[in-house]
Amino acid sequence: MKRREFIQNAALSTLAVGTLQACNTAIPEQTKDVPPIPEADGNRSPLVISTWNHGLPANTAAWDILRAGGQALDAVEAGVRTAEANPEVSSVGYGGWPDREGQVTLDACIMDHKSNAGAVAFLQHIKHPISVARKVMEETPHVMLVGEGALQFALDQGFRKEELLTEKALEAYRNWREKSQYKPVINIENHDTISMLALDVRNNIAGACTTSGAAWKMHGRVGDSPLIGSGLFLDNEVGGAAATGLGEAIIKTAGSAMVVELMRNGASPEEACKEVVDRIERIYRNSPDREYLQVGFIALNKAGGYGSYCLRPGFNYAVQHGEMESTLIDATYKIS
Ligand code: SD4
Repeated sequence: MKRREFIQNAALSTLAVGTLQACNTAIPEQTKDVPPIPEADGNRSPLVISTWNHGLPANTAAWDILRAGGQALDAVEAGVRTAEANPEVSSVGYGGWPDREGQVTLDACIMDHKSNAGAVAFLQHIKHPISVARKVMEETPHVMLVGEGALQFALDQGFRKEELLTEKALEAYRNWREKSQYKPVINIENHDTISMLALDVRNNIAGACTTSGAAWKMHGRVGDSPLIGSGLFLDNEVGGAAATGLGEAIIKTAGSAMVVELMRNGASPEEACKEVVDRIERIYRNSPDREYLQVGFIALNKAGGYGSYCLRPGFNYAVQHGEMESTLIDATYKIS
């Protein structure tokens, strides 16, 4: 669908909202202060970008919302839920590989264009941590809930307790147990954390990030993915960034927040991602952990510019916008 058609669709959606407002005062909170849709101005909204090849179906789900003039926040939540629900994705949600105790523990965060944010970490038994994160954002005075408290909150909100460890993941765990060596595998089966950034027709940005974290991690370990500023960050005046890879390295550099700040200071999305990957590479240059270090960032700016950069080959990301069908792109990398 061409950009002109999006604008038309979006205009129709706005009309629909306007009609709703006229005849029904009980409209959802989110639609009350929707700014007017900008004229075609050369930017690329709507646009969605997400990590790894599971980003392709995730983008499709997000796109359905974006092209109808929906909000970036709804799009990113719906998008990453596809990876959370897919048992073949071994590092997100249902089917995610467990920790070294054999337990699946999940981390997720979400952020909207007003800098509202919600997160859960070390959450067990709930298939869609991203939706719990959104509930934390919208229904509590807090940003993050963890562990037992996050689970209790999810159950109170009506989420269902489920077994997330699939037969396949259990088999992988049993194989790992034979040696029990903890060594993160770079680019696990080309599936990893899903991070997604979207720009809607109102030129608002939202982001989401969800993962089962590093396989065979210590019980209780939390990575970058649920941490606003590390796994995900956005500033609606500038752009957004999100991460995948070794969470410890991303946390140490406040990775995603740093990418956004570099864009604020004039860097393109790819330049900003590269600068943070360079910093991480310097930090780990003499570390034994360098051998299994992989990090990658995706970023987009307000004009719909996007880019990515990673440390080693293997990381790819999916992009979709008005002039491009959903496409998988290999990220530029630093070292072969
Ligand atoms: C983490 N960045 O927990 C996430 C997930 C990941 O290899 O990339 N694991 O560190």
